[in-house]
Amino acid sequence: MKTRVAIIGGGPSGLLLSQLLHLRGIDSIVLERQTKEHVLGRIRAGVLEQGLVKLLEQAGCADRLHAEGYVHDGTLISYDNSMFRIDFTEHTGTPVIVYGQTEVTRDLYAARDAAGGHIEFQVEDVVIHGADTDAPHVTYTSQGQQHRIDCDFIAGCDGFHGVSRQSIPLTVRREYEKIYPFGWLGILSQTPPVAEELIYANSPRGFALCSMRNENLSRYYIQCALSDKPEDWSDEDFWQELKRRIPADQAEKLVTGPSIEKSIAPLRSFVTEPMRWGRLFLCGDAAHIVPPTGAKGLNTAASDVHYLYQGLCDYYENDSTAGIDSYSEKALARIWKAERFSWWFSSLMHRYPDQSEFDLKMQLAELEFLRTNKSAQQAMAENYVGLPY
Ligand code: RFL
Ligand code: PHB
Repeated sequence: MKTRVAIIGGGPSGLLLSQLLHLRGIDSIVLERQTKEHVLGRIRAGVLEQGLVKLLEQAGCADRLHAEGYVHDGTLISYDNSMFRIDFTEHTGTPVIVYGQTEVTRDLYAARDAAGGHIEFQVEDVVIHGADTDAPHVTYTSQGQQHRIDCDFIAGCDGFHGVSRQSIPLTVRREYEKIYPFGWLGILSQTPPVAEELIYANSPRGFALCSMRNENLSRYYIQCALSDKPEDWSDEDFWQELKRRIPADQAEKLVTGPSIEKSIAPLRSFVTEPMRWGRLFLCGDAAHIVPPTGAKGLNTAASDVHYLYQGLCDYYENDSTAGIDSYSEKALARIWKAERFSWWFSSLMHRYPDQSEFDLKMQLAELEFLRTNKSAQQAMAENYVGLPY
């Protein structure tokens, strides 16, 4: 087989890139390790920046998002049994949209299917060959048969555990990582959200987040020990613990119900440099991970796709390598700022096992500063709604 861009990974990054390229007449083949049902079964991100919304519009995949997504003009932050609000629209003129990654992915699959896009599911043993030559190719196995795709470029959109990043030699690749000493236990429940906006809660018992998908679908998280397993937590225990971590007036009106999903995610900050090796380009979680506190994971994946898409269009339409040559530098400049924000917001909101009394006072002072200082709120709002591409 032959294609211009071989895309490894059929998550949001790979699908969005494939759809955008298609609309510019640039063909691609997407290789996905799982089934479509498996990919659509993952409950992940919920908050979309304007930049991602614009890309989805460009991709012709934003109709349902505009009809069913929720515009959030601000967010609530609680600590010490009190709560304050940061108004995104007042500070930046821009809201965020609450619309699940699952739905974004569903919309992207629908668009690829409607356009007759080529996606191979349940592929195994994907290997990248000759990424540092002018004639790269990818091999993989499907239903016991080996296949080969010759291509101009390879987009590594295969997430943190994929093969793309590992294909870059260690003499070239440099990795930066921070592992946080806790995880997030998340549940999805068919109950109305406790508040109209998200609540990020700092409590002596640990962090909690009240989020949502729609009027009758809530997503809640609590900070938990890394050794915890989802089955250690009954629904009853989860709700009780959540109630203890949010302001009393919110806990009182919290509607509880059976969980329809329960999982634990570890928290990690991770960046690999460079994001390009020859004709291989890394996008999204394949190149970087943020702790979910700032809702930046899917959104940073989107900015990578934007830069790579622009670079590839420049290459095919204008015969220029300027865009692909500056891809890694441009993408990383934005990524490191999102890494900083997610790390800062995580540090502000969680309880750390080794926190001293002094550290706790610093956290409190920082929260007080954010509550009362317009400039601090402005900086928070600018980062939360997403820095410009
Ligand atoms: P994905 O989504 O991991 O997709 C990669 C795809 O590649 C496939 N794959 C392979 N395919 C072929 N061959 C191989 N060898 C392969 N290895 C892997 C995988 O099956 C998969 O389908 O990466 P992508 O596309 O870069 O997208 C990144 C986002 O999924 C991720 O950043 C976000 O979900 C992170 N995230 C959030 N981001 C936000 O912007 N806002 C949020 O509110 C938010 N909340 C979250 C989150 C992530 C979470 N978890 C569980 C990690 C909340 C949680 C709980
Ligand atoms: C979510 O709704 O899953 C969500 C929202 C905000 C975050 C992280 C996750 O910061």
